[in-house]
Amino acid sequence: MATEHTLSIIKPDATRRNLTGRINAKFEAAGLRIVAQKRLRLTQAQAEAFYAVHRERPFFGGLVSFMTSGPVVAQVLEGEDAVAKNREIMGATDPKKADAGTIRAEFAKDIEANSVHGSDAADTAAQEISFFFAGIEITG
Ligand code: IDP
Ligand code: MG
Repeated sequence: MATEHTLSIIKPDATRRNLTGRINAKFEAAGLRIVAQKRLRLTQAQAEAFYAVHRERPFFGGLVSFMTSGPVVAQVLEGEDAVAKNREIMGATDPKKADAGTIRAEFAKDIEANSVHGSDAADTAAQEISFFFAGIEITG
C-alpha cells in the first residue's frame, strides 16, 4: 500500500469546544502524520466552493452557514492508505451511526456539526488539498 495524503478539516463545532488537540492526538495515535496545518475562517464563497458537490442537497445552505460560523483547522494528513484510514478514524457522517472510539462518536454534536471533514477518495483528496495549501506548505 502506498503513502497517501488526504485533506482533513476540524470543523467549527470542534474548534469552538477547544478540541483541536484531542482530535489531532487521534490522527497521530493511528499513525497519520500532520504534514500541513492552518487555522482560518472560511468565507461564504469559499465554503460554497469547497462543498459545491453538495449544492443541490437540502442541507447545503445549513452546511455553508455552519462551516462559516467559526474558525476551522485545515490539515494535510500523510500515511499508508491515508484516505481510507482517516475515514475510519472519523467514523460515519451521522455520529449516532459512528463506531465507538471514532472522532465523530466521541465529539460530534449531530449529523451536520460532526467535528471533522475528510476526503473520500484519492482524486478528491488531491483537489481538496490544493484548495487550501500550496505545495511549498506541505513538509513530509
Ligand atoms: P462526510 O463528511 O462523511 O463525507 P458528506 O455526505 O460528504 O459526509 O456530507 C458533507 C457534510 O455535510 C457532512 O459532513 C455534514 O457536515 C453535512 N451533512 C451531510 N448529510 C447531512 C444531513 O442529512 N443533514 C445535515 N447536514 C448533513
Ligand atoms: Mg464527503
